[in-house]
Amino acid sequence: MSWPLLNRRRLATLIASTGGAVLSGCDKITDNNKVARGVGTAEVLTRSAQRLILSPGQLAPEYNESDISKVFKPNGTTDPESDAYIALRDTGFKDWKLEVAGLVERPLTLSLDQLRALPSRTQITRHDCVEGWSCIGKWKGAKLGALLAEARLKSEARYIVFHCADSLGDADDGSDDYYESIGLADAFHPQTLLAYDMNDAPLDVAHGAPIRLRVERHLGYKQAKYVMKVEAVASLDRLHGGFGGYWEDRGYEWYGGI
Ligand SMILES: Nc1nc2c(c(=O)[nH]1)N[C@H]1C(S)=C(S)[C@@H](COP(=O)(O)O)O[C@H]1N2
Ligand SMILES: [Mo]
Repeated sequence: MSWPLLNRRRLATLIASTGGAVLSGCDKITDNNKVARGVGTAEVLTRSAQRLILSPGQLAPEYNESDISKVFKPNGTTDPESDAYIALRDTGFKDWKLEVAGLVERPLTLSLDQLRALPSRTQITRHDCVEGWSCIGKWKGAKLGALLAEARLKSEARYIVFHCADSLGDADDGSDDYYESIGLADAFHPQTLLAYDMNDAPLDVAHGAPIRLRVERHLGYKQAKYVMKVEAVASLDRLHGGFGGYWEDRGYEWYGGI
């Protein structure tokens, strides 16, 4: 079954914005649907909305090896053009370092080997792009929660921002640079990874080498590729356009839940 993402998301937002009072109503809809099996749409809608509100720790569906897409469509930037990135790419990312900064007690600078030494997770998940395609891939990466535990978030931290190496326009003032952000519940979610392997091989350039975010209960644009810096912040207001992401600054919804 496939349901229009926007409708699901709009309903979820609507229910979320009306608060807890409506939740008992949702349960009723679900119960009704168990009886009237034909009306599957509302049940899926309800489940999706409830997941957003009630179960911040719920896992996104995981798949089998046999489900992995033969071709995982690369999208957006597929080869960053900055001189700095090209230099790192051409030397196999041996000099690449991830910066962990902002509202943390212990700012970190990690090599790929150090990142690989952190607690990791492997998962086979489905990536859904708003353009209307999906692909299933296998990801292995450092758990973002483990990284943040090392860096020790300050109590004022509310969001984790991912600064990327690529830019989607010609601006030379950084205003076209790709970036993304998530809240703390998603940052510490067990499936949230800084992925360095895809389908059992080091992540390739088209899909975000050397690392990309996997935040599995969210749409494709949240899955930031070419992550260079992780920053803990109290507010998104002063970053780029102020909406928390490259596409969010251009009108997309910040949460981007599936
Ligand atoms: N840095 C960066 N991350 C990005 C993008 C991008 O252009 N630059 N595109 C986003 C979009 S819209 C999608 S659908 C996915 C595509 O990931 P893929 O190339 O692995 O399919 O990456 C997301 N992350
Ligand atoms: Mo996308």
